[in-house]
Amino acid sequence: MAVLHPALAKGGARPKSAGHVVIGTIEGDIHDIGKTLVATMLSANGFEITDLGADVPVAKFVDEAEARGAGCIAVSALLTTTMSGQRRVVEELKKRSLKDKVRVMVGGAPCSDEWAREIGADGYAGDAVAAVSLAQSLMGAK
Ligand code: B12
Repeated sequence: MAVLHPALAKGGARPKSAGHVVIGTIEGDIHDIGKTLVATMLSANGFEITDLGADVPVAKFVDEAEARGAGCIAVSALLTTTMSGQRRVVEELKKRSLKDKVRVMVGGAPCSDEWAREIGADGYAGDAVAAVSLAQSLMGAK
């Protein structure tokens, strides 16, 4: 992705920032290939990205979003045993009264629209291209 990113970024005139997204793979989960693809595609489409990497504690997502004034948290989970962490991110935002300010999008193989609705996330996307459209609609960039 380090090689591809500069080429993707040459895609033409885009707004300075479509919004700030904090992204990572949830704690207990080291799968990061899909998360990194999503981060790269968001970045190539004008989003500012803070990529926290993999195995990221629930509170860290919210701490970083709060500190950076991010409009969206994107949480990846590839394991059925770790996807419950996505729910805890939503709960942590509610606990800190940030749920109305920060959108949450979820993704990864075991996730679905239904899962996103069940945990109170704002949306689910099945691949990196769909993640860009979702982020644009959640953050009013389109
Ligand atoms: C590669 C891989 C690994 C690599 C990960 C390397 C890395 N740096 O990521 C390694 C070998 C390390 C690994 C380890 C393990 N793995 Co693994 N792994 C996979 C595999 C084969 C592919 C995942 C992948 O990278 N796909 C390619 C990317 C591009 O696709 P993606 O991740 O789905 O991402 C796309 C979308 O989902 C979406 N997306 C992803 N994240 C997000 C986030 C947001 C916000 C949005 C909107 C969208 C989005 O967009 C992406 C781009 O299109 C899957 C099988 C599979 N077919 O998914 C198993 C799989 C996920 N692994 C599995 C398991 C069990 C493990 C281990 C527990 C094995 C073990 N016993 O040690 C460990 C995990 C340890 C841990 N604590 O995390 C199981 C999970 C089963 C389950 N029901 O939970 C799977 C499904 C394999 C299987 N069939 O059993 N694994």
